[in-house]
Amino acid sequence: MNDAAAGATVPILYGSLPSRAFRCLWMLEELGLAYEWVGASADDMKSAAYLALNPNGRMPVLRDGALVLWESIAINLYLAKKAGGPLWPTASARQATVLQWSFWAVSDIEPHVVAALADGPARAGEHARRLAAPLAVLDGALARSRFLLGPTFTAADVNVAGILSSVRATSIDLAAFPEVRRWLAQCIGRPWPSRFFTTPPGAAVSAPGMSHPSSD
Ligand SMILES: N[C@@H](CCC(=O)N[C@@H](CS)C(=O)NCC(=O)O)C(=O)O
Repeated sequence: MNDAAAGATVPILYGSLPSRAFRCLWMLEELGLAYEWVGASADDMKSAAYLALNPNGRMPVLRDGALVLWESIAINLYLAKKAGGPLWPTASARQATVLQWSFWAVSDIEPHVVAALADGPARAGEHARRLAAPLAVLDGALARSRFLLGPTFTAADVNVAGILSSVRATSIDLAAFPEVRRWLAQCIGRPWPSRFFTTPPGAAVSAPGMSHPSSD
């Protein structure tokens, strides 16, 4: 692993693009932060140097000065709060809503998307059925506003879309959730993620997914 950390003055993100590091790279880009990216491989993650950063042996990891942080959504919330600006609301009630959607996506969306990626098309129907209830909740919220917190794109959208976007690499169809489709297209159509999503929803794509799915 190329450890560029010594003496670094900008945050360093470790992790490959087709992994949960994708959502952190997306956040860094949306926030306009200067950063370094170390595209750690699966082998790198088992090295002593990497395990010293993340004893779970997983990606991503963020290093920011003395802080070493793992868990992709914790990384994103830290970065959004640190950078401030339009992605991180100032009112504590709205910050709490960012947390609500972020934790909800980890608990209610991600396990089904990860399972669908791991199991392949044969079991897509089963995972689609499990996703139906949370997607209906998301669809209802998005029927009332353009983005999750209202008219403007926030960290909540990066986190939820960053998790849900991998569904495009599965056979799960979002047709029953038109507001989710509309919102997801807007989110991944933003300048940075749009570089990685070029095919219509539902098509077989090499979208950034999670190359080493784990069910946590
Ligand atoms: N909850 C963690 C999950 C991290 C995770 O499972 N990362 C995968 C890549 S997407 C990984 O490193 N897997 C390797 C392994 O489990 O050995 C997060 O969101 O950061």
